Amino acid sequence: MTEIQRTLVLLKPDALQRDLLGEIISRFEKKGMKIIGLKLIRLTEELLDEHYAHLSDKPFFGSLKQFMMQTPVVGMVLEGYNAVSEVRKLVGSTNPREADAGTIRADLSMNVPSNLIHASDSLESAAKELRRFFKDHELFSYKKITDMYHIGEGI
Ligand code: DAT
Ligand code: MG
Repeated sequence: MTEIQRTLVLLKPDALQRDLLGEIISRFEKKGMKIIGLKLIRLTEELLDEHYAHLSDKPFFGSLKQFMMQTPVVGMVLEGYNAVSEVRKLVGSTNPREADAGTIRADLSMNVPSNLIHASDSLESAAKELRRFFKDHELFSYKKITDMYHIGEGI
């Protein structure tokens, strides 16, 4: 099914430290994803316990949380056709050394947890994660000239 969706992206501390924020944001822009929310977020242990709850029994859980708190992260909400799966496709597999060439993780990173990006993995988690990191008034609806190409009926 094709539908307009919203998804949550975090640019992790390694993206900030390595000066890759612009490059990564640019890839989403070039794809045609609309940025409808964007801010720096200082993650807390409480937020990370919730966000990474599915990993709480892993041996790397503590170091993952420490890594995510090294610097602020960039939080983004992206909107577009099938945004959840399209963004995951651009991001690539969790392990950058197994990710397909051309994906952001394969092209720009080498390791976990420093794989640059978090992106929601399903429509359900996108809805939860949007609420976790953004208030309603921090999300914006607006028209762009390029809407006719990216979300128009096509020719
Ligand atoms: P993804 O970020 O692709 O959705 P995930 O939700 O399974 O992957 O894991 C969240 C993050 O945890 C991942 O981006 C990097 C880190 N991570 C995953 N597996 C790891 C491992 N074996 N060692 C260290 N960090 C790991
Ligand atoms: Mg995940």
